[in-house]
Amino acid sequence: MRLSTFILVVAISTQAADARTLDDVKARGVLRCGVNTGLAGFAAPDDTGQWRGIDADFCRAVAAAIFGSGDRVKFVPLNAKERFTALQSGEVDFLARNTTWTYSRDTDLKMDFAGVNYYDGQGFMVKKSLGVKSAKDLNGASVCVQTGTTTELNLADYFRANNMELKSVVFETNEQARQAYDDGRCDVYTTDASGLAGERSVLKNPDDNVILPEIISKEPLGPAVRHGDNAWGDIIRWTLNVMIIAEEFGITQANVDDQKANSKNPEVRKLLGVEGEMGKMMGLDNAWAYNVIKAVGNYGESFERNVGLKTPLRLARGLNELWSKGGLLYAPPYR
Ligand SMILES: N[C@@H](CCC(=O)N[C@@H](CS)C(=O)NCC(=O)O)C(=O)O
Repeated sequence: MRLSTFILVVAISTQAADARTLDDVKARGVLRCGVNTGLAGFAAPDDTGQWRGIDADFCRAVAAAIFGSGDRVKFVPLNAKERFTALQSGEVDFLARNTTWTYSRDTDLKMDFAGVNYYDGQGFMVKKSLGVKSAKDLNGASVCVQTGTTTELNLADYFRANNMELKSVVFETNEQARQAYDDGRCDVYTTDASGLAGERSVLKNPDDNVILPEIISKEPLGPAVRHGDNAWGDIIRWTLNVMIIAEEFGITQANVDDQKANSKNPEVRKLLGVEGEMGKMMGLDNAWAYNVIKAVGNYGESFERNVGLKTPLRLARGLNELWSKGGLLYAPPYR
């Protein structure tokens, strides 16, 4: 065998070896989804032990795409530092864990981001009693922060760029960082703004704390898979797209059966598996997208249920609104 042929054969067989995630998941009968250890609105167990949040919903959506049931998920809680090794080692099939899409994670850490399920940015929370009104007034402040995050890196950059002295107090887990802040060991607590909203709601006295106006970074949070299995990445990417497309078409968990039975719109009929062989193209049932919507609803429903204005997080749609309503959510066509 010529060397070039040998290299090609090795390359193809390595790819084949990697490109098995869907088969593995189907054979196992359960999806292993890497989630937060407990972040309100994103992924956290409720009083009955059920995982709740937009990331937890997304795990269920992918399970429904594959198995037709959103229940076939094993939630694997991971802290910030553990998450990348857990993905690379195959302990989880993908991450749905408020993870920021960055250049170095995409390239050096060999992850593929399947899209963005929450456009976020980093903010600061301080005790009201400090009387601080702006992040620019934080010179010399002590800041509780979690290691293994973009948060830690942005924090150092922001203080340096503004010639401010930083005393960062670094923790392995978020629980520790929040607790330390709540116990008064730091003046400031910093994380993604959505996380601040969730964390503030569980402090001893939420109203004694204010979130400062500055957003110091871009944190596009999204589901991520390992390099090397494009077919698997497609399933994750299109599950997210389907949730967005369903919202564009006004298809909800409550009306999906009616739409399936009565819609005359060709794209909706394809989406819900009434026409065409769309699911087969990804090795799934033709009703896969119907199953996703039936299990968790459209993107907007998941947003409102978990982080929206009627939840303790009280977040407005903002950037996470559909493109047609002034936001950034835009899914390619389902055809
Ligand atoms: N989006 C940032 C931060 C993500 C992150 O891990 N944030 C912390 C603070 S809210 C967290 O979720 N910690 C929970 C944990 O590690 O269990 C990143 O991807 O690095």
